[in-house]
Amino acid sequence: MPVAMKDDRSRQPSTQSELAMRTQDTEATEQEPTVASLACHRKSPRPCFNQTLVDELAVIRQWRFLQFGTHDETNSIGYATAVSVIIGTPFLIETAEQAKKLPKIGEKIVVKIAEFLEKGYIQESRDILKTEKFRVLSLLSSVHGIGWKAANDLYNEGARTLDDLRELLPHRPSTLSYFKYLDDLSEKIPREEVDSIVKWIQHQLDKIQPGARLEACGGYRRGKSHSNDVDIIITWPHQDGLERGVLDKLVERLLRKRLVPNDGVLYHTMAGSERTIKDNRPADRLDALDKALVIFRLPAEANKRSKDKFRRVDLIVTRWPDFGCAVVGWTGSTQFERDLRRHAHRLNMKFDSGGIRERDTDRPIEALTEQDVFRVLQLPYIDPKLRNADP
Ligand code: OXD
Ligand code: MN
Ligand code: MN
Repeated sequence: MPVAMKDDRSRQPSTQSELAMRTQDTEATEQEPTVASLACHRKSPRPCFNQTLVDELAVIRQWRFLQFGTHDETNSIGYATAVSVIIGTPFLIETAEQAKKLPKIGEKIVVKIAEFLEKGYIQESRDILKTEKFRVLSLLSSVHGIGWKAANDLYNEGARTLDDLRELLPHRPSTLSYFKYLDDLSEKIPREEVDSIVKWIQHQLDKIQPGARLEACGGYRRGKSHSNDVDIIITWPHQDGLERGVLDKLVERLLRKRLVPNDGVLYHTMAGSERTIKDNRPADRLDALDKALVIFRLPAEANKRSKDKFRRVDLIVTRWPDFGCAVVGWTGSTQFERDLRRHAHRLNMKFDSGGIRERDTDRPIEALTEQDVFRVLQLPYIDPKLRNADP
């Protein structure tokens, strides 16, 4: 059967086994396996089969995000989706014809792939990397509180160097403090440092409410050697309610111990603790969980360097019954989550890190473990290391 015909995913699967078959289609026995159009239906390893091509396309993808933001379906999401399909393609792409048969790959990107196959690089990517605008927008949008639009405005106002930025930055406390620690915060965080930070947090939590389970999620859990920040999910196994109010106490303690500097709390919400047990909360609210985004001071003796290091840490507290959803939601990658939500929508459900719900009734569906989340969403389990659907 021609590859293109097999990928008729616009139609809802009528049975669970049909859905399972579709999700396994990357293992088809023909020469070129069919590639699923959603990241939650395929495996996304890092490095992937076409890593050099992905590295080239990643520059154009990033350039589009910097110019159009992360919500523009046509200009940025579409491109990111196409790149994620290439990440999930389980064979080396050797001809433009092969690329054309892949889902979500438009004509323009086929031209870029053909150029790569001929020359070993993509000229547009090389040109983008040389521009000052790419460098400045990348730097600006890494600062907490500066989105793509503000970054473009600052660029248009003439911001080029760190000194320009210092003058022009919006005088929001979180943005200013991020900027103050920028040198440290721009460094990628090695795995052993993530482990060390988790231990420090665990130790502080033990003084407040013993028995917590901490799970480092994000890129770390997906196997990345270096992460941008540390995402820690915190819960109390088998106990619903014990988590309430703990994050406030933890933040207060970290400040007191100077493990978070006075200007190091970038954002703090207690939305989870403030919910009522009965209503819980709608599944589509970003702040459904207690969350503190902080700048953590990793003491010199713990980072094997001569001085303290400041690292971005996200502390997320969840009820035990929502632990599975919180872990899946915070493990990412972004495209994997986007496609997981699309998939849930097709099943008439809503998924996010705060839970799974029926779309029509808003009724929560319990999914205690990560395996439960995949089961409820009728998906075969995908190992976190195979959820690297973004470059
Ligand atoms: C990271 C990630 O690098 O979560 O921080 O991917
Ligand atoms: Mn992260
Ligand atoms: Mn994070």
